[in-house]
Amino acid sequence: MLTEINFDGIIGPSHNYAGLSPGNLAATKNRGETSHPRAAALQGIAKMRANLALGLTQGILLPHARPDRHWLAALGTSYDHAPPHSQAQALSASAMWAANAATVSPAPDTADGRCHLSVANLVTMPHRSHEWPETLAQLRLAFADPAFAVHGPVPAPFGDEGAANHMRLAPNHGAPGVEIFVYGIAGGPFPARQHPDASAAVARRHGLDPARTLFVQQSEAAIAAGAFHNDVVAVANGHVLFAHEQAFADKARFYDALRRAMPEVEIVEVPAARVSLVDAISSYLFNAQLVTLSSGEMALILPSEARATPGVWNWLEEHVAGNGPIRRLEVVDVRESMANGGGPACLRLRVVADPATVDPRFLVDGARLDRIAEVVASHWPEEIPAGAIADPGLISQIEDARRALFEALGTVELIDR
Ligand code: SUG
Repeated sequence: MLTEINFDGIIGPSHNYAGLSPGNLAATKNRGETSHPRAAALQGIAKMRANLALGLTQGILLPHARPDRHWLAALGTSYDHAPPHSQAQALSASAMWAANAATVSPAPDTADGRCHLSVANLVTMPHRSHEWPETLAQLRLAFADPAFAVHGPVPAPFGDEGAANHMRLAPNHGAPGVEIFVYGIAGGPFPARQHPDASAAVARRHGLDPARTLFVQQSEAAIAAGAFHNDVVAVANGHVLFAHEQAFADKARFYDALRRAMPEVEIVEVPAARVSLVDAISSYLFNAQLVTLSSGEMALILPSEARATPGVWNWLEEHVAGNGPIRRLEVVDVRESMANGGGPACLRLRVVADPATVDPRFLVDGARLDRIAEVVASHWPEEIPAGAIADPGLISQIEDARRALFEALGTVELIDR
């Protein structure tokens, strides 16, 4: 049975605010603040528990080895000798944002009937460019079953940021769908991170049907306002596209093509007159998980910042009170991740698959989350002040914490590959 599984990145013990992503306004604003890795990881676990309570199937991806000593060695240095900016880039816990791990095309959409995953190269930001080898190792373990085809990264310089710039619409998860690849060309002062040639390469490699594959440009205004990924201004699920009015460069053409490819599509657009791009981005209204519950109803899993932004919450309450397709609002607290620009949807990678074909070490129930929470509570640093990243004691604690988690989960084979 094909089901949507949300794989959340466990927030790693090195989570800190180094402000490494220009164009990501939250990360830039919080640069130099003290982070709270333990609280951050527990917030992520609480979100997973809330998803389980909604009846959703939940998976995990694991924190990466940080600092990335292999990457520093390739740069001809080591953590102790590296300049501060390289230390910060090697230490970032950014692999937590699993929406950037890979692009996923479920089996009903592909020519060979397998679920295809392409690991994202993330080449635009130095601190993210070294995530893919470990992500690939985890994907190869989690999705080793022949039901899956796991691809390496698209070659540089074509930036690929994975599922954060990809949406899928389908009458139900197990039916053939329409896949939408959103790329950037210009972003005002900020980089466009998804190159159109990378999107095209992923679609070809996955064997998608060109008649059910759309390539859409993200609006320059959205990137310039801080929407460094499409999933900050749009999200899709089932037959519903939920998007900000200013998300796309040429929305009329996009909506026409989408309606031709999928006549039953329902487009829920939030007008700029009701919610400005600025409010949409600071509240992460669209970085919500839009999910189908077992009742068939759709729920939106939102960050608490969305409830705290009056224009956003008013729009949502009106939508739910009216006849809109989103029937239920669920609020989660992921404030530590949000402070680095990562909302509920950034933290998860959606994979439509039969859970029986996934390595069970990457699936969780309440008991496994209890075990993970115990390791986090006893090993994750309580806080990381800005100056602390040079402290060898902190670095040992971070490395020991990850090992303790991998021992608890039975994934030690991934350490010291
Ligand atoms: O790539 N933040 C991430 C946030 C990614 C959010 N993901 C999605 N929208 N899907 C980024 O900008 C900041 C980390 C730091 O500065 O240490 C960071 O990488």
